[in-house]
This record gives sequence, structure tokens and C-alpha cells, in this order.
Amino acid sequence: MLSTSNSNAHHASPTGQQRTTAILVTGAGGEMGHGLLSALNAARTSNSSVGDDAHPAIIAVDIRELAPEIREQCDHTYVGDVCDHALLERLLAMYEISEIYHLAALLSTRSEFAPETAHQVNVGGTLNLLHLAAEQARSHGRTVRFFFPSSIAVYGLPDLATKHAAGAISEGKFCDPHTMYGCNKLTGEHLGRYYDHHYRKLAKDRFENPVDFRSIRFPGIISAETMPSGGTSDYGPEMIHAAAAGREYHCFVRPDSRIPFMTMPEAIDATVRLMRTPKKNLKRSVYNVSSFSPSAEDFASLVRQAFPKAAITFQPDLGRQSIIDSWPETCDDSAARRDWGWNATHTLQAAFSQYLLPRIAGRYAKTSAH
Ligand code: AKB
Repeated sequence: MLSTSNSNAHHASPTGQQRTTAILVTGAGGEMGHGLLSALNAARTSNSSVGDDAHPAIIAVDIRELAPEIREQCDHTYVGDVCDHALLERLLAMYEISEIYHLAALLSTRSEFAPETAHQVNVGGTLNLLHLAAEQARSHGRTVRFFFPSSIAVYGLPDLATKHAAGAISEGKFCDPHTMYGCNKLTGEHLGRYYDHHYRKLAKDRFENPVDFRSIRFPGIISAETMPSGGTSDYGPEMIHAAAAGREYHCFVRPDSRIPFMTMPEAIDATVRLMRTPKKNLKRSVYNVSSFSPSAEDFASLVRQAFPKAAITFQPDLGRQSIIDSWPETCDDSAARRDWGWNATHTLQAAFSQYLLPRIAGRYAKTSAH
């Protein structure tokens, strides 16, 4: 296990006897990590309460060295594997962890090339983090709030006719995933509910509710700042980024392919909002959210409007196409709207005009200027 540790003004390195109160983010170098760390820092800065609990250290773990702009958002960073028990034991010794955001995962396409490895990382890593949370709760006596990003990949529609007829799918329907990643995310949801409500059910020294588990089944996510890697919904963001960078793009799904998407700012806002909601308001542990459900052709039309020289062709990859065809067209997010005030910020058009185009054009204008 390698570890790199850096401190900023908030918290000195955890070398003293007193454990530092902390929020742990795993997979911090991934597509969500950048935005989430900014949001966590903003929330900490705006918190006028006093004391460590109001200003916990932000610690990040990733399998790779974190980029400088990520590291500067954290108080301490560690390069290591969430399957590494020694790393987690060390974190247990150094920190009093109050919240965990477990973002580390192999996404759906990458997981299909190494499904057993995906299981080890996606399920083994999640089990390790839930165990760490439970041990933390036992050691400091407070429930650990745990965010688990699940996915529309937990759904498995048997065929296109059923997909088109199903309409907006609620959380309890069609949970028959066709991918290892979907199986892993569904397992993670069940494990989280177990640690929240039933952990060590028969143990005499049982600690009630050590983990406060909360999860969102994210659709495809489009970020102006980061490119996804290894996902099957990647065709949306890839198409936009390729056009902005002046590259030809071969879309790996049919033009009529349709699944739900949202923007990264919406995904981060939903995460923070769910994690700040009083537990008594939550009628379930796992929630759908969704903003818009464009077809791949809808994406291409908007991209061509914004980048008239965009060279987009459709060359379906039958394997990846079959994954997209098994995912829902739209998800019913009424439970999230009811329990914790989720509300989509963007329509597809607004996502382009208000978020993606201004930010992506600027990103590639800077890089092409170099
Ligand atoms: C993927 O495409 O694998 C992910 C997802 C939809 O969970 N972006």
C-alpha cells in the first residue's frame, strides 16, 4: 500500500493520539470525485458551526495518484486499493470517520471483460467499506452515514418491446441485471440495507444501526470537466467532447437508443441533498433520479447544431448495444421527489445551452490555445 499524504489549512496530519474527524471519499479520482470534493469543501466552508464535526477533514483514497486539482480539495490523500484491509485498518486507527462516499468501482463495459475482478472490486470493496463504517461506529459510538452510487444498470429489460412498453420504471421493477456491474450494484444495495438495519442480528454485543446507508441509482452522467471511462452510457459525453475537440466520433449504439441521463452538477447536487436529509424523511434506502432521456440521435442533432463540423457516424457494437437495450428508457423518480426534494435542474436542451456548451467549449479552447 502506498500512501501520499498532504495537508491543507484545515487539518494537521493525523499523527497525534486524538483521531481526526473525517469524511472519506473512495475513487476520488473518478468522474464524480472532482465535483463531489468541491461540493464537500463548499459545505464545510459555509458551515458556521464550530468544532471538528462541523469541519471534518476530507480524506480521499484512489487506486492511482490523484491529480493536483483533486489533491488540493482534500486534507489527506492515499493511493491504495479499497480491497486492501491493511489500508482500511490504518484509516480506522487514524480517523473518526463520520461519512463515507464510496465512488470506487469498475463500470459496466470494463466489468464485462473481467467480471470476476469487477466482482472483487465492486462487491469486495463495498463490503470492506461497509465493515469499516460498522467498526468506526462501534469505536466512536455514532452511526456512519454512507453514500453508495448505484446505477440504472441494476435494471434488466428482457427485450426492446418490453423496454418501450414499460414506461418510467420504479425501483422495485425489472431488477434483473444483464451485466456483472449491474449485479454488483444490486448486491451493494442489499449489503447496505443489511448493514443499516440487520448487521450482526444475533450478536450479543450488537450495535444498532451502525451504518446509515443511502443510495442513488444514477443514469448516464454527462460532465463538462471529466470524461467517463469504461461505461456503456459513455457515448453521450464522448460524442460531445469529440465534437468540441474537433475529433470524428463513431457512436457505438444505434441512433434510436434511449436511456436516462443527467448532468454531473445535478448528480452531485442530488448526492449532497440526499446525504443532508434527516433519516426520518427517507422511506427507502435506494432512489431513482433522472433528468432527460434522449436518443443517441437526439444527442447527435444537438451536437451538430452546436458544432456544425461535427463528424458523427453510428457504428453499433452489438455487445454494448445489448447492454443499453436492457436498461430502461426512463425511471420513475417520484420517491426521491417525495422524500428528499429531488428535482431535475436541466432539460436536455438546457443541459447543452446552460452547462455543457459553455464549459466544454472553454475547456477545448484552452487546450487548443496551448
Ligand atoms: C455505465 O455506463 O456503466 C455507468 C452507469 C450508467 O452506471 N455510467
